[in-house]
Amino acid sequence: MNRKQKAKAIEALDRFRIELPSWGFANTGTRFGKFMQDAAASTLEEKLHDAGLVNALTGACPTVAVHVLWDFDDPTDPASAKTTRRLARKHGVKIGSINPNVFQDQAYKLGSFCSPDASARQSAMDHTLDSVALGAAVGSKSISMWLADGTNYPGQDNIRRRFNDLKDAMKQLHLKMGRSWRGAKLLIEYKPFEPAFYHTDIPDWGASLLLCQHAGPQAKVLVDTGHHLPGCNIEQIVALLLNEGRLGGFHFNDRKYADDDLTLGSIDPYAVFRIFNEIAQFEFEAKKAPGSTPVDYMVDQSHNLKPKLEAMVQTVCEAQKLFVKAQIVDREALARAQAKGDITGAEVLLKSAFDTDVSPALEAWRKGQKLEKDPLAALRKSGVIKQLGRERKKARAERGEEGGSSYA
Ligand code: PSV
Ligand code: MN
Ligand code: MN
Repeated sequence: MNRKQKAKAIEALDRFRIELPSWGFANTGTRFGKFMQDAAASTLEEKLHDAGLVNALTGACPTVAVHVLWDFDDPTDPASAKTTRRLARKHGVKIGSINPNVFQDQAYKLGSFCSPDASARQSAMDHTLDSVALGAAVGSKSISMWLADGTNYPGQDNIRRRFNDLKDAMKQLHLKMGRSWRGAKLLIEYKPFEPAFYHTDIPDWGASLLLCQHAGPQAKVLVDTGHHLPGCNIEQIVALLLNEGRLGGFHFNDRKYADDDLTLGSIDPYAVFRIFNEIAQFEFEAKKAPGSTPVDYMVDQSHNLKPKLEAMVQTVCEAQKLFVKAQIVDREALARAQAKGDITGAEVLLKSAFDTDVSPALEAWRKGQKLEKDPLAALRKSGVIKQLGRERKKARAERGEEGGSSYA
């Protein structure tokens, strides 16, 4: 990379932040089984500790998304917000996006906000409003709504009735958030399949966008990269949402077949580059001050086999690398090529940025931040995963919890 590219890359790294998910540090599995890791985090404090460690190694992830039901014993307890803030501070991080859980309770068998049962819809709203109060109290800036709502068979329920109830609920939520949690974003995630098998109530970005437009200006679409049918052009979705001012953020992960939650860039790094490229292109055209694009980058991965800390550090480093590659595309030359209809020339400009070895910039930036040159290698060499495994195995045994087989 040349000097100009290196300077641009370092400036980009200064402003690149990516949020970690608390659930990415816990033992998770597939519906066929769970393979326990001794070093996996069980409590919120352990999850915040691990996120703090990843942040200390990479310098790029100061916030942690939380899942209300999985992380808090009683989210309505005002004391818990204080404790959470303090714990996060202790580990050098802050609480990021709040994820209500309106999919596990038995009440939600037929859906949450879309259920034909008014009391289930009310439970979903009550829990979400408790999550809003928690979010405001812990100093979070957004709430992420993902619903498992849908039906398994044609004719099971009225698709339009369900969506209309959901529209009303999101509007009401937006209104209430405006009163009690000023400036916070209402992020609405979509997913075409799973757990519902016939129809999902928010299947795609179009449905999310409709909900956001109906709800109000603080409602934005959340793009989870694993939530698309094969072959979908995600970067085009990103470009159009940016155009409408409705791109709220990402849940990053990679996939081969479905919502696989694999490490970012492990299957198709060029696809991630193309997403960052659309954002960089938008920033370039909008002539926005660097960093002003209000897009939240978050990781949504759960590693059932890979050691969780390794996977997270690997993900953050990969995200930094691909973000930087998209930043060094020669945008003036690209505009000239596009205006001339020079298809090959334009494509080569993207490919050459993607092929550029950006490690000199990453290393220089890490040196400037007093970080290790290679965070993943440093983590693997440190023995910390083994040590956490020993400590946590013992602590679990003392609490009388399931120990689990070991990786580390
Ligand atoms: C659902 O597949 C999802 O992507 C949502 O974002 C949930 O909050 C998360 O996964 C839970 O793992
Ligand atoms: Mn997600
Ligand atoms: Mn998912």
